[in-house]
Amino acid sequence: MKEQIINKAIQVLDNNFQKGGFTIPSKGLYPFQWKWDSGFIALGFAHYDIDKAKQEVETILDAQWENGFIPHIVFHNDSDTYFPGPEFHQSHLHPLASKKYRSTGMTQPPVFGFILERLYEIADDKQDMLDFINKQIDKVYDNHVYFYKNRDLNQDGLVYIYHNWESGTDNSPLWDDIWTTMNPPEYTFERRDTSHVDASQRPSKREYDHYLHIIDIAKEHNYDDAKIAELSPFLVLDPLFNAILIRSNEALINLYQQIGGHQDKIDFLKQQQLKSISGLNSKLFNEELGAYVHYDLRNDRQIPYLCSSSFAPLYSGAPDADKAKRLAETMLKRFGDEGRYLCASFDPTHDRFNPKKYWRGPVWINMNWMLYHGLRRHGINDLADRIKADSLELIEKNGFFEYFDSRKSNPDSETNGYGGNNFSWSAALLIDFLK
Ligand code: 2M8
Repeated sequence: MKEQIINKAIQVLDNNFQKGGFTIPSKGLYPFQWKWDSGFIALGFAHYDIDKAKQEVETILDAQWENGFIPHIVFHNDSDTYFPGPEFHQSHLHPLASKKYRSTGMTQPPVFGFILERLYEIADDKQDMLDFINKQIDKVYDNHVYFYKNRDLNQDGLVYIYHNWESGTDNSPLWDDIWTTMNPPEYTFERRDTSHVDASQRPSKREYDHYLHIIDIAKEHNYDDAKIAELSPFLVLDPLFNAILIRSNEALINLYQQIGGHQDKIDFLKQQQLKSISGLNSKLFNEELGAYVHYDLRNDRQIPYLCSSSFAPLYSGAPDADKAKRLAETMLKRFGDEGRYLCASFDPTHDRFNPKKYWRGPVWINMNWMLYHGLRRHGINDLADRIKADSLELIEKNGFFEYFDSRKSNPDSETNGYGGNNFSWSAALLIDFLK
């Protein structure tokens, strides 16, 4: 049984692997290389084809800009099955953009610190992997320096995102209140995602108008960070993004210590780490809700909703034992009734929850993977094991879907699997869960 499902996962990954040495998240729907997908995908490969794992990391890091920025999509190839593509994003507008690859001018969560660390744990030939890490690690470090230098607006260790696509949790209800502060033009364009996936499971046309408009504002200023910070209507501190940065700082420190030398980099990371942890706990923890929340910098207020990102700091080690316990209690109380799989991407008790619509409610395997490791880190093993078991059951029963309905008995559909099928990170992380 275990071998069978692992073999299926391997098939999914191998079919999505492309000649250029990178892996698409899902055929048709996502035909390029995405930043955080690529990290999770590398972990799946590492268990059975270490060369592909290395290539995956190399190809994404090769698209780094001269200022350390790593884009969220790298357009290695042409494809007309996705919108918006390279012609819309126009990364060349930024003077320090990669000359080699076209990309977007926005980023995604900085997963590569902990990805390199996990690759080291998985690899049989530790010296060979350490040599590989030694060649790549400065790029990841430079990416962290980029964030602290350009995106830590208040010098409190918390870095902002300027677009909902940077969060990875694209159409979350978290952003609804921000959309009401904007009035973007009605764009004319042909949606491609809804030709692959039922429209009821994707963002609305009006939501896309908002997404495109923020990019247009950034483009008007050649993707200049300072201008974006001044003008973007979307400017948010995300507990998921910052928790991942903190977890990756920690991994980089460990790896540099393992490699030897690099004291200046270790010192910088340690210093930032303290600030980031304290910023996260003081600015993003919401006592009333008992979890971390997002912060809208443009309107200077917390965004007081619970979602799976609210628990992501568990993975970073930022919460102390008391806070970790609180987080687990909140998760159980609001997301964990017996009739549900963990962990819905948005608060199932809230009226904005939608069990089928993308990041407005469904369960995502990459979030579950981080929550599993976060809960384990704090010794909250029962809940961790439930998350892992739920993830495996969802995939075994439904297939390698992009996201899943959290309701165990689902009145709306025969399957709990939605979005793209043969989805790479669902396959990769199943392998990592089972090996
Ligand atoms: C989804 O996002 C892209 C835009 O980046 C899209 O909807 O077109 C998100 O789930 C994101 O987190 C993910 O990285 C990407 C590719 O899987 O798809």
